[in-house]
This record gives sequence, structure tokens and C-alpha cells, in this order.
Amino acid sequence: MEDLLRCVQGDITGMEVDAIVNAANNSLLGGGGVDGAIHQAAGPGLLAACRLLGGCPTGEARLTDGYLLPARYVIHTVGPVWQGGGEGEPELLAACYRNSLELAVSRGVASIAFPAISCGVYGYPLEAACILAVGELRAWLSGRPHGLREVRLVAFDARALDAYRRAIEA
Ligand code: AR6
Repeated sequence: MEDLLRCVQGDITGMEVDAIVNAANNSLLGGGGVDGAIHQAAGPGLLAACRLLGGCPTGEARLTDGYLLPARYVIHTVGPVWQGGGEGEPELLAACYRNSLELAVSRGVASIAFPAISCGVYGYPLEAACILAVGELRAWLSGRPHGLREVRLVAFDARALDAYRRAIEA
């Protein structure tokens, strides 16, 4: 099971996996950060598909095709805005990981890449988010049959890669 979960540093938009996860906002109509990069790389077809979805509540996930991306699918999830940790942020972030995996597996996805959801503009503390992501993913993967062969945690910089490495090795 440990072989399934790995971390890499890079740009998620170029990754050759079945699905990449987008750290979106409630409108699903694009934004900055990884969301902006994914929309830019996927082309206008992605925004047109997102418009039909009618938004997404925090903690939930929605699926579209990947359009011009190497990935077949984009799974859009909405992480919590960090407000100090007492507003249900850990539970909502955990739900993002679980709901994204459930949606992926329902479409037969075998490889999936996650960005550090909520760790940019939304301000979730990086170390805590990486520990939560690894714990939630491990628990989910060990709890059911799923068909996944790779779950990739994508760090955009060296600091995030270190945080993922520490969380995976802990
Ligand atoms: N590949 C991988 N990771 C990336 C990339 C990339 N191309 N670009 C940024 N990251 P953020 P959030 C990392 O702010 O905190 C958007 O405007 C980045 O370094 O993209 O969930 C949405 O529309 C950070 O570690 O997402 C929402 O309004 C992580 O991705 C809001 O930002 C997430 O940073 C969501 O905020």
C-alpha cells in the first residue's frame, strides 16, 4: 500500500496520470494558483464544462474531462479557508481527499495527482495539511478495494516536498 502513495515536486498540469485534482473555489469558475494554471493548460473547454456544474460546496468534489491536459480527468475540489483551525477546517480538508478519491475510483481512475489543497491562497498551514493528507489517504486506501495504482502528492516547491516527505516517513 505504501508504494501507492508518493510525493514529487513539479507542475501538476503536465502530469501524465488519469486524473489531476484541482484546488478550486466554490464557483468552480477558475481563479489563481493551481486552479488558474489548470484552466490555462486545459483550455476553454474546461471552463465551459465547469459552468455547467453550478459550483461546489467546500469539502465536496466534481469531475470534468481534462481537455488539453495530459490527464483524462480533472477532479475539482474546494478546500477550506484557514480561519485558525476551529471552524472545521481539518474535517473539511479530509473530506476533500476522501471525496476526490471516491469520485476517481467511480470512474476507474488508476493514477491520480493531488496538489496541496488549501495551502496557498486559502492559508492552511503546510505541515499540518501534509500530515492530514497522508493520514487521510492511507486510511481511505487501506479501507476498501479501489483499483488505484498510484496516488501522487505534488509539491510545487522544495518546502512542500520536504513536508510531504516528513509526513510519509513519520
Ligand atoms: N502545480 C502544483 N501545485 C501548484 C501549482 C501547480 N501548477 N500552482 C500552485 N500550486 P492555491 P488554495 C500549489 O492557492 O490554497 C485559487 O484562486 C501552491 O504552491 O492554488 O486551495 C482558487 O480559485 C499551493 O501549495 O489553492 C481558489 O480561489 C497549492 O498548490 C483558491 O485559489 C494550493 O495553492 C484556492 O486556494
